[in-house]
Amino acid sequence: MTSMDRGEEIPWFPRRVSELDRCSKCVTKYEPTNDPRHPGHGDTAYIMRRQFLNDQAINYRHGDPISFVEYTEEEHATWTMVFEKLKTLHESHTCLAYRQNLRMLEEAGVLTANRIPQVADVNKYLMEKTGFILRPCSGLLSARDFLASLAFRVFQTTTYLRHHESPHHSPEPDLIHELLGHVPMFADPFIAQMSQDIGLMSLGATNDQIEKLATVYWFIIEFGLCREDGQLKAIGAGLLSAYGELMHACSDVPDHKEFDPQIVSVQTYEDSGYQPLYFVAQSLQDALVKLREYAASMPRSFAIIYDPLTKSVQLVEKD
Ligand code: HBI
Ligand code: FE
Repeated sequence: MTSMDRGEEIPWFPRRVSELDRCSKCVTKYEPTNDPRHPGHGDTAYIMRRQFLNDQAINYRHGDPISFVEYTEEEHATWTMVFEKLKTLHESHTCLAYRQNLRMLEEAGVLTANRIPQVADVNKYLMEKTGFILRPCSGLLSARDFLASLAFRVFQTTTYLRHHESPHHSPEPDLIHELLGHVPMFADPFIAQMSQDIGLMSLGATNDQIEKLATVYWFIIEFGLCREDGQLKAIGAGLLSAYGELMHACSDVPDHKEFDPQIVSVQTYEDSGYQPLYFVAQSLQDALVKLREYAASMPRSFAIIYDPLTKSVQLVEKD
């Protein structure tokens, strides 16, 4: 008997990478147009610039070449300021995988402090490393849509920048966070695999499972730490791209617990200030092993098989 026969509805999910065109629903949170907490609130020029970039992203379809974005001198200046300041913490506060991959990206001329990189160039680089690609999106997506894209090694990326008056903090994802936080980590095979595994688990999942997976993603891919030579180091993109929280996370102010996806999946989190609690992995490899154990324990009436050659998935009903 299949799950269909039992009358269980499996929510729609993309079966091939091109169907991610249907996974770009944004949720509204911290919009500069109507939220006084947003640093760009009331700045018409910023709001229009952001709208222009978001419109371009909304019209993007799988397979389109990624259009060249002419960033303004003000935007380049914001990028440079953030990059230079974060650099001062790289040796002491970031994991080895981040430092190595960032150095390689710099040496390849893909991520440099003086100019904002083009997403097309980043894709060319990542494609050769782990096969991950970025596709433009217009803001915060629903967790279901966002996680589904990871199943196909696609990362939905914003293209606008944070407001220039608040360069070291952004209440939402922006291009600086995506490029300085996520891109060097997606060049790492363990982070790439963990992200894809979370994505594959999310396909056809229940709302409750999506919430758990989004929470695991949050605490490892966005705010995860690991220990190297007895010292706390950042692996999460939300820390790697935020000077203040990077220092806070590695200090003894917040709580630190060992990374265990079962516990992590039901932990509540902070999305408007520093986290009071971080999870610490023994290593990236160990985090992947634990994540896979967790995946195997998730109840599901079907299995998903991913074919990397066609970038498509097959659903296999269990009886
Ligand atoms: N959307 N564009 C974008 N970027 C994110 O990092 C993101 C998202 N939607 C949901 C989300 N993150 C969180 O729910 C994760 O924990 C999955
Ligand atoms: Fe992020």
